[in-house]
Formats: sequence, C-alpha cells, structure tokens
Amino acid sequence: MSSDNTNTIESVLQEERIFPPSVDLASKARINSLDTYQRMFNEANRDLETFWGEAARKELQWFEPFSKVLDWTTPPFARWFEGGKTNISSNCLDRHLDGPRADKTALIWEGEPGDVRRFTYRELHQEVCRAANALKAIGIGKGDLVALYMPMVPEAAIAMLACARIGAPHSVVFGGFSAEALRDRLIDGEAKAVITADGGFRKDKAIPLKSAVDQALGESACPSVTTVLVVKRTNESVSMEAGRDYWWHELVANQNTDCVAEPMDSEDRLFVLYTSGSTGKPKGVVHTTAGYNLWTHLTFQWIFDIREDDVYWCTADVGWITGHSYIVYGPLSNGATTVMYEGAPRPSNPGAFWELIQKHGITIFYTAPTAIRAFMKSGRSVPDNYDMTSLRLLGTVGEPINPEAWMWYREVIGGGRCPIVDTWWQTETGGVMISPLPGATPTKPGSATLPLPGVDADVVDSEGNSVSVDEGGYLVVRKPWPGMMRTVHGNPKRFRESYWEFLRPSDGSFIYFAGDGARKDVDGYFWIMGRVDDVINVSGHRLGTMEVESALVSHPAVSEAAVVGRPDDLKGEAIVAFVTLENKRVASESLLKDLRSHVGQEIGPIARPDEIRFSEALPKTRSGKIMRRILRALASGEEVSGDTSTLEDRSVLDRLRA
Ligand code: 7RM
Repeated sequence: MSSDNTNTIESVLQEERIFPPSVDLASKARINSLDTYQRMFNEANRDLETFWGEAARKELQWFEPFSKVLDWTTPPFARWFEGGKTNISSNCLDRHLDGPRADKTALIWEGEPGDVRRFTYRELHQEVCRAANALKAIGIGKGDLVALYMPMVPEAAIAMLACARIGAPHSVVFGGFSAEALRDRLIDGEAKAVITADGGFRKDKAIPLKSAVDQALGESACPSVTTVLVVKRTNESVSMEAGRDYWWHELVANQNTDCVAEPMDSEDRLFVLYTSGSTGKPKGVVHTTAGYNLWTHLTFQWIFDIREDDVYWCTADVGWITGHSYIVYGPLSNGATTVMYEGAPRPSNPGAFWELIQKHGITIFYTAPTAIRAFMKSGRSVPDNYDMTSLRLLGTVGEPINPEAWMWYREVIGGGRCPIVDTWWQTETGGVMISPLPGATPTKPGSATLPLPGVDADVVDSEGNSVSVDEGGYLVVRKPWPGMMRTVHGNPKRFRESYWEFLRPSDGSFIYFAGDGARKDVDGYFWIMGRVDDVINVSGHRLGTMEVESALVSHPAVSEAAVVGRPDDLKGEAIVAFVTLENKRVASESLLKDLRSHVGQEIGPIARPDEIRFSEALPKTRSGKIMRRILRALASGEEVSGDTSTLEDRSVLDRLRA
C-alpha cells in the first residue's frame, strides 16, 4: 500500500476527541439519534429492496411507477427501479412550483467581479425550459450526448437541467481542462453538441474557453459535434463558425418558457463524467436517471439535514461530481437554496469566502480540506473579520482531512458550534457513502465516521475478508446501491475489471472496490487513508499517474517518465515526475519550464508537475517494470525501505539518491 496520505496511522491512532451532536440540532433533526440511524441502517441491510423501494416512492415523483426495485441478476451490472418513468429536471423544478416554494430562491449566483444573479424556482424552471427548447431547435433529442465546457455561471446548471429535461445525457468537462483533454472526451462520448462560453473569470483573469473548443474541434477531429452553443460571459472576441456556432443569448431568449419534461426510463443515461483511474485514459463514468436522483436527493437531505430556510453553499466546480450532486441535483431536488460562486479565494481577496457567507447569510458550507489548510496557513485574522454566525453546519469532501485542519475548521470557521460532516465518496458512487449525520453521529476529527443506511461498507484484505479493528485494508462496498455508476462509457469490460474484479471472494459475490485504503476503529468508525492505486489526489482532484506520464513522453525531449505523489501540507499530494531524456537532450531550467507547460497543454494546469527530476535512468525490475515504491520514497525524502533485490541495476538507485 502506498503511504501517500494525510492521516498518518500515528496521528489518527492518537485521536481521542469526540464531539457529540448538539442537543439543539438533534432535537430538530430528521435522523435525531444514533439509535434512529442504527435502526435505519439495520432495516436497509435486512431488506435492501423494501428500504429503497419505499424511499423511491416517497422521495421522487414518477410519471409511471416502477415494477422492480433491483435487478442484480447479472452483476456487476445493476438495474434499479425498472419499469418506472421519471425525470430529474422535473423532480428538481416542476414539483416545487405548486406551493410557496415557487417563489423561493433556488439559485444565488455570485460572479467573480461581484455581479449577483438570483433565480426563484419559477424563474429557474422558465430558464431551463427555454434552454431545453433551444436544444431541441438545434436538433438535440433524447439520447444525444451534449458536452458542457463552462465557467461557473448559472447557465452551466441551467444547461445540465435542460439536457436532463429532454433526455439528452450531459458530459461536463471541467473548464480547467485543456483543448486536448476536451477533444479526447468529445471523441470518446461521441458528443453531438458542445455548450461553452466565450470565457470565464478565474482568479482576477479572463480564461478563454471558446477558442479551446475551436481547437478541440479543429481538423475535423470530432465529426460527431454538429453544434456549439456559446454563452457570453467575458465579452472577449471569439470567432463564430456559421452553421455550427450559436450565441446562447440569441437562441435561448426567444424560446417558449414551457417544455414538458421527457418521461425517462429509470435506467436511461443521465450523464457521463470522466474520472482518472490507475491505467489508461480517463474513464467515462455513467450514471442513470432514477437511482442517481434518489441517491443525491436522500443523501443531501440526511447529511445536511436541510431545512426550508437554509442557504447552502458548496464551493466545488460543476465540472466535478461534487458540483453535479451537491450544487445542482441534490439541493434542487430538495427545494433548497443553493449558492454558486464563480471565483476562488485569491491573494487580492483572501476573505472572499467569508465575505460571501456574511453577505448571503449562508447556513451550510461544504468545501475541501485543501482549501481549509490554505486558510489555516494565512491565519485566523482573515476570517475573524467577518460575521459568520449564520453558519450552522460545515462539510468537507475530496480527500482525507487531518485532525488539525478539522479542529481549525470547527473552531475558527464554525465558531465551535457547528458540526462537521466529513463525507467520503467518489465520482463512481454518485453521492456520499460514509459520513456523520449531524443530529445523530458523534464525530472524531479526521474520521468520516459511519456508512449511510443502505451502504454495506467494510475494510477487507486481498481475499475480501474483513480485517480486524484498527488494521489497514481495502475500503469496499458489499452490496449495490441506487446511486452507483452503471458502467464505463463504451467499455463494460473495464467497468467490471477496474471495480469488481480486483477482489473476488471465494463465495463468488461481487464487491465494489475503487481504490482507497482505510481502517475501522473500535467504534466501527472509518478512517480513510487515501488511494492505494496509481491515482494522485491533488487538492481534491484526481489524476492518474499514467495520464501525466503519457503527457510527458509525448514531448519530443522525453524518453521515459514516471510520476508519483508526494505528501504535501497544502494540496494533500504534490506531483513529482522522474524523467529521462532522449539522446543529445540536456536538462535545463528552460526544458523544465517547457515540460510543465506541455503537461498543462495536454491535460490542464492542475496536472503540471510540482517537481521534475531529470535522471539518467529509472529504477526498474528485471521484467522492466518501474519500481514506483522506490520513487515514492525518494520523492518524499524517505529512506528506501523494503526489498530492492528485484532492481535490475542497483547503481540506478545510488545515482538517484545522489
Ligand atoms: C467526491 C470526490 C474520489 C476520491 C476517493 C478518495 C478521495 C473523497 C474523501 C476522500 C478521504 C473523504 N470524488 N476522497 N472524499 N478521502 N476522506 N471525505 O472527491 O472521484 O473526484 O475522488 O477522493 O480517495 O477515492 S472523486
């Protein structure tokens, strides 16, 4: 197992602090005690189908009822709520229009230069209908994949909901990815249209997006794409290709504000979202309509114990799963007020987040440990300038949170009174799997605590057997759940192999494993230890070491590259690349710069190595495999321990050390 994680065994074993839920919160909460949680958990475990069947009937609106809760006859391919017809866009909008919620604020958007837009549920419904009709007008229909390459503007959420409304699956590509990365995803998904913007604002700068789309589509690279819809955001001049490119404000504005939601089969595709794995190109994770809707709806309700007057803010980008599930679908499905922020804290405005909390009276705040650690570093004097007494609940997601950052978050941001929900989940799981429930679960700093009802999580050895208390192992889920991914787009074999065949217990059952190590303590609390595969978690963003290596070797000067993660105080992990050069090429400062920007162009700025070490050779086994274990130790300045006898050439190690 790799040791690249923030929670070292030593620090979490010493962790003895326990914070019980506040009496006030528990008295009002839906799940108001550990007993209630336990009862639900046992109920779900005893009879999964009755539990989820009842929940689906109660929590979602259906055009037609489902006839079967779960079909698990051909594992690992699950089918949930078959026979049912529903639509997530109508569950997020239409169902709130009958009563007082119609005029409640659904979305508050704060732009980077300080512009604000608000939409009530009625207004959002109208905008989504208009956009849905515009999509129809350009020939997009049920089953057509629409790619989104957007800044954090309301139109990103509107476009997602519009796609869902007409049954066109979306494929959101994070706006920070490069034209190359966008092209790969457009080709893999055979996207029919791209929705983008002229550009977006990021940390006081305007970043072009439309020109990257042009580049991705250049030389007829993506023949499936027939239309590009462009939102005006930065007012930069862009080139528009006649017959292919349309302005959003011209096409959408004149559309009808009514568009009947398409009745979708429960298992119809809702979206594809690409995520990094340990091998090959990023995988297109497929989620379907009803199961994903139920999962994001219910987990949002449970974890944040959402109330009618909450103002909820998740700081993620809609380009990641956290934005999909917990900026857009989960909150809107529950009729909550969700906040979307285009910007990020930056040196010119270090208090940006706290100002927003004060300004909008945010009650629930959900962010990533990497952000918390950055704030911690600049000290409490910044947040102390703001009134954040509106906050009642805090959340974290994306990577393990170290107990020090957890305590700081609780004391400085939460004023010592707000519970913290540390939520463990993945793109593949659709929504949260392991998390405290704020009215029920006592928390321990650094632990994601207990699995949600219906989540049969465990920590196991390589045979699939549970390990003992406090022993490290693989984090797995033993039973299917409604929000689970259904397949890898275009590659069911890869789905089976990557997630369900790594561990095959002797009883033949299928258990889900997606790359994390963990341990369970004496109270059954989960402590996530980080990835055990070749995936690096940089500031909560997943990157495959292979992806970065491929990008490096595509540079003409590079002969071979090996990429590993090194623990980093701020980012969780930093990217370290070991590179050997082609004959006659010499290492230099300018080549180093060149390689970093090359990786930026191939994948995106988040993938640029923090450190590149030029080396004459890489440590390999006799069969030619790069020994990453050795490189990981070297990168983090640790002693190279363990067996090095399989090294083909021991002098390589000595030279690398020097
Ligand atoms: C939601 C998201 C998934 C990977 C996952 C973990 C890590 C996420 C936590 C966490 C410890 C957490 N999706 N991870 N949440 N590790 N504690 N609360 O991040 O697909 O982009 O990444 O992130 O390693 O496997 S993701």
